[in-house]
Order: sequence, then C-alpha cells, then structure tokens
Amino acid sequence: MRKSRWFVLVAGLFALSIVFAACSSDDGGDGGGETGAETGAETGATGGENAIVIEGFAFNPSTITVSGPTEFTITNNDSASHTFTLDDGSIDEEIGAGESTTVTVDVSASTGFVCRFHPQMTGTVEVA
Ligand SMILES: [Cu+2]
Repeated sequence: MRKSRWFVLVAGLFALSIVFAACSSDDGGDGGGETGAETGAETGATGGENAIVIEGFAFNPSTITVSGPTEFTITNNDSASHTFTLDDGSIDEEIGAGESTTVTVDVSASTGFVCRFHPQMTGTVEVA
C-alpha cells in the first residue's frame, strides 16, 4: 500500500515535469505570436492615419485633408446608424451601428460632409 503510493507520487512528478516542459515550449510559441500581433498593430496604425470615428453623434476628426483620391475607413461606434455623405453627393455611405466601411474621397475643391440622419453631424474636406 505504502509502496504503491510512493510510485503514484513519482509518476505524478514525472507527468508534471512533462507538462512543465510542454508549457515552456508553448511560451516560445506565444513569443512568436506576439511578434505577429505587433506587426498587425503597426499595420493598423498606418491605416489609422486615414480613419474617421463616429462617436457621440460626431465625426472625429471632423476636418479631413486629402490630396488626390484618399481612402478613409469610417467606424461607427454609436448604437445608431449614420451616413457619410459628401455635400456633392458623390459619396453617400450608410454605416450601421458598430460597423465600419471604407470610402475613397476624391474631390478637387474643399467641400463638406454630413450625416443625412443627423444634420447637426457635419465635417469638412480640405484639399491640400
Ligand atoms: Cu448620424
């Protein structure tokens, strides 16, 4: 009885050491994953330069600058739908609650934009 308990203890420690070994090799794998995540974050930051966030029924930033066709990713963090509508009507994109969309702003002169659902939500496109 006593002898078999000892065996179980040793076997248990042996199993534990295998688990530890597996864990430390997993850590190495996680390190690689972190590197990948950092690269992804950097790519996201690059896209962030041309990002417009709708929050609290306002465009942020409300003034955007373009020189030639410029792509913007518009994210709607509100629980209501909004639109990104250029004053000349060349873009009229609805963005549902919690959704995001990409538009290409291509104007030759400064203009404004608005949310059709909430006329107080306005912004300006400036041409550099
Ligand atoms: Cu709106």
